[in-house]
Amino acid sequence: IPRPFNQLPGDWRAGWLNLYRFWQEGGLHNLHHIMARKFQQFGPIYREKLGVYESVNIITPQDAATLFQAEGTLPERFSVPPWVAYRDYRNKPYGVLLKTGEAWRSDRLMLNKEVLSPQVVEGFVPLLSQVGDDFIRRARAQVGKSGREYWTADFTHELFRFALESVCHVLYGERLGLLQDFVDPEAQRFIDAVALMFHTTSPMLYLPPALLRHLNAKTWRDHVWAWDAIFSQADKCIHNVYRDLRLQRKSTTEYMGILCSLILQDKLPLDDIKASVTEMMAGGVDTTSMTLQWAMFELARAPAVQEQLRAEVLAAKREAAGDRGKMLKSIRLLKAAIKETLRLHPVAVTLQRYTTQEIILQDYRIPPKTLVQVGLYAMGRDPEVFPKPEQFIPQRWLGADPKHFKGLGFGFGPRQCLGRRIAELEMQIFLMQILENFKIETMRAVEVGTKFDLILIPDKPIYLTLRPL
Ligand code: HEM
Ligand code: 2DC
Repeated sequence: IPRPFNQLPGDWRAGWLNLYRFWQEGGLHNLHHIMARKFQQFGPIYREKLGVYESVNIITPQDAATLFQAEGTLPERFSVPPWVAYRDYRNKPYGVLLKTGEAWRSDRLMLNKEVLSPQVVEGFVPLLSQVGDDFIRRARAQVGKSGREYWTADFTHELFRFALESVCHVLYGERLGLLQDFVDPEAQRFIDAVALMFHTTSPMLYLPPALLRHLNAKTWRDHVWAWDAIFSQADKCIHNVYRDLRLQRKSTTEYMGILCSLILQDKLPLDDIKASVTEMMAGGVDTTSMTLQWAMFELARAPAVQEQLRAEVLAAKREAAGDRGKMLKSIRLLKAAIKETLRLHPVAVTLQRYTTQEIILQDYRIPPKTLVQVGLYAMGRDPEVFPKPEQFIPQRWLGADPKHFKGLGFGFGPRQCLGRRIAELEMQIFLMQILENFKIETMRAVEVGTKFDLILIPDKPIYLTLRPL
């Protein structure tokens, strides 16, 4: 007979004390390390309470499968309290990120058609390739300017701009020009605001929304400032597209972007469209850029893997006569390299679901309405799940052994990442273009760790060198 919930291991009785210890240990930036340690201490399942939030934490792919297979048609994850608090405070509508129940589902189904469906996604290829081409052009210009044969830099800000330019091109069908020498200060402000929004979320992560709003702490004020900047900039972009559409300034022959399609479909109220488009614009900056930075770092440290990928890309290019859409069908190893990057460097430290029925995990009964978290970071580095976890081996995703519930970087099921296809395409195309043009190098000696800043990011600047082939 399965064991009762109350017997779960873990020090879950002292919520506020736990949160306090967390602060003391600098746990804010070490959430992922603390989780990994708890799995070592308690085994593959433990119960925890932080502030007012209780959760059950799991690490094995089998348990993740049990959780997701019982998630039903209206899955819910942990809704980040400061994000909810901001919207309630400013009376802003929720997009799919924070909606629940049927309201979430109907928006999400409409959005899926315009953002995730294979037919539509195919149309993103030329838009994203253009942005990538500009990045390559810019990189070559930087090499020229440097007076050397290469370009060495911390690429964080370059990649933020690349990512925002990319997501805006598919959302709005328009270029912002962020890869030129002159960068629009408003766009730069948006980028800074998204980073600040993430950064100010983590210290408030486990405090209840009602408390936050009444707290006049600097973190909360900065958080509000950041979201205000995000919403007002997104609003301007959305308004411009809307105006061009009304004045029939948009050419209807070519693809006009996700926002236009949603408006023309006329199946979602404009406010709901705006809310989700704003989320996508903000969600499209730090996520793909950080993953690309990690991917280039890993490729720089594994030159043999880099050469294999380059050979694959160049062969694909010859075969497809340069057609990017066709090339995407024959770059298995590059796709595996992106999975491998997200294994070691996931954006999300955990995936979470509220159970809707009783499930059994590690032979414990988990009641309905329990918050269960899959420790994605810990799973990716668990030698039981991935042999030699510290090594970057894209090939491990192509072998014969089962990958069941192991590649969960974008989440799972109907509530998985809405931007998944955009993100994947953007990263595949970018890496193809880089590999065709440059050798990626780094100083081998520098060890870079991971820091939790709501999303997981490098704990120190990564310096990379691009050397024209
Ligand atoms: C949700 C990861 C890029 C928009 C999520 C979730 C994860 C994730 C793990 C939660 C999924 C779940 O609970 O099952 C990533 C990674 C990215 C990325 C690893 C890039 C490397 C993007 C981009 C966008 C985006 C580019 C916007 C275009 C969203 C939205 C949600 C979400 C709106 C909430 C969806 C919903 O609740 O229905 N993402 N993401 N993400 N992501 Fe992403
Ligand atoms: C953070 O304990 C740690 O994709 C918490 O593009 C649990 C948690 C809940 C939801 C996760 C969040 C963590 C990390 C950031 C995620 C978010 C869901 C979506 C969001 C993973 C793991 C992200 C980055 C979205 C953000 C869109 C936003 C800017 C509008």
